[in-house]
Amino acid sequence: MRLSAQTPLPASVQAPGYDRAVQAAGIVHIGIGAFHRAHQAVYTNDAMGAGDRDWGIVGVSLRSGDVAAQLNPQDGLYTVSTRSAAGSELRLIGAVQQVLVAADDPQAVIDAIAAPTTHIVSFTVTEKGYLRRADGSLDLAVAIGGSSLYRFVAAGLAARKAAGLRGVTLLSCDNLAGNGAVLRRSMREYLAAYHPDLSAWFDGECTCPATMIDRIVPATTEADRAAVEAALGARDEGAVVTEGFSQWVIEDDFAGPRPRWEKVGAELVADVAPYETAKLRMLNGAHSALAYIGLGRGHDYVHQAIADLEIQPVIERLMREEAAPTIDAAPGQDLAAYADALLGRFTNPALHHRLIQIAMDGSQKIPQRWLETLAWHQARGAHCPSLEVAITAWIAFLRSDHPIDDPLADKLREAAVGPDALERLFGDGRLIVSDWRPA
Ligand code: CS2
Repeated sequence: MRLSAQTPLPASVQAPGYDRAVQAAGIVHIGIGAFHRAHQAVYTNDAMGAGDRDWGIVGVSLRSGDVAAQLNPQDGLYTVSTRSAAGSELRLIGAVQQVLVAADDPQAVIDAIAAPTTHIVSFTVTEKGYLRRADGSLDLAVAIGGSSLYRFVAAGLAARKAAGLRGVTLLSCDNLAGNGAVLRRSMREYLAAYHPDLSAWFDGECTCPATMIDRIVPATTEADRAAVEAALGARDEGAVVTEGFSQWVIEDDFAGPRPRWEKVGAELVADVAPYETAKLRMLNGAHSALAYIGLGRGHDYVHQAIADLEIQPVIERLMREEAAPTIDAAPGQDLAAYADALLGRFTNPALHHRLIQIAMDGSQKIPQRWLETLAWHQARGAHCPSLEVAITAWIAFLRSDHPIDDPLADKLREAAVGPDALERLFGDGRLIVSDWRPA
C-alpha cells in the first residue's frame, strides 16, 4: 500500500498536527530535492503545527519528474527519518501540497508564483543552478533557457505586477557565500536584459534575504525506503533520511508575511554572514576535503573517512587552524565548539553519507569552501597545509577513474593531467576564479 492522506499512522510516527486540507499555499519552492524536504519543509510543517496557517508549499522541479512521481500520488506526504547512534525516529511531514514539473507545465509554475496567497518563493537549486559565470555575473544566454529559475520567477513577477499584487520574498537556501545577494544581483541582471519594465518594481517590491542552511541529508537508498516501509506499514517513495541536527539562520528582511519559523528553531538575525562563512569554510570545507582525500584512500562514507587516523588530523587542522581564524565570529558564536560539534556529526555511524555525493560539482563548491580561506592566509604570508592536501586530493580525483559529475567535467579532467595542473586550474587563464594563487 502506498502512503497517502488515508494511511493510518502507527503510534510511533509523529503526524503533522494541523488540518492540511484547509491550508492555502504560501510558498513556492523551486528545487524540491531531499534537502528541502528534510529542512525548510520541516520548519514550515512545524510552524503550522504551532498554529501558523496557510503556509503550504508548492514544490517545483525544473527538469526531472522524479519527485513529482514520488510525492503527488502520496498527497504530498512523506516521512523524515532522523538517525543517530541512539536510534531512529520517524515523522510524517505535511507541508508540501503538490509538486509541479516546470519542463512539463511551465504555466502552472508561473501561476503558482503569481497566486495571491503566495508570499515567498524559495530555492534549493544547488550552486550551479544560479547560472553564474566564473566572474560572478549571470550567464544571460543560459538564463533565458528552459530550465532556468530566472525565467519562471520573472514571468511570475510580471503576472503579479499586472494583477496589482504585491511582490514576494525570494529566499535562496543554497550553500553560496552571500546567497541572497547572489540571487538579487542575478535577478537584476536578468530583468535588465529581458524585462526592463520590471526592474524598478522588483527593487521596490521584492527582497532577497541571506540564509545559512544546515542539515546533512544523504541521498535516500532502497534500503532506507524498505526500513521506512517496515516501520510505517506503507510504501513511501518520497522518504528522506537525515541527522537529528538542523540549523537555519535567516536574515530578517521579508517583503511580506512569513511563517514564524523562529518559533520552531530557526534564527532570524540582522546579519547571516558570520554563520554562513563558518558553515561554508568549516563544515562544507571539511566535507569536500573528506570526500576527495577519503575517496583517494578507498573509503565510501564520511563516517569511515573521519575515522581514518591519517585523515582526521588533516580535517581538524583544516577547521580549527585554517578556516576558523578567517571568520569574524558573531557575539556568542564559539568556533571551537562548532568544530567539536562538526566532528561529532561527521562521526555519526547511523548516517551513510556517501563521499561521492559530496564530491560532485567541485568546481562550483571549492571557491567558497577552500579558496577564500587559502587567500586569507596567503595575504598574511601563511600556508594552509591541510587545504593544500585537499587540493592535491581533488586533482588526484580528477585524474582517477571515478566518474566526474561537474558542469566543467571535461575541462577539469583535461586541466588536471600533466605537471602544470595547479596552474591551469588556479593560475593565470584559470578555470576556477578566485583570489588565491598557487605559490
Ligand atoms: C555537502 C552538503 O554535498 C555536499 O557538498 O557538503 O550538502 C552538506 O551536507 C550540507 O551543506 C550540510 O548542511
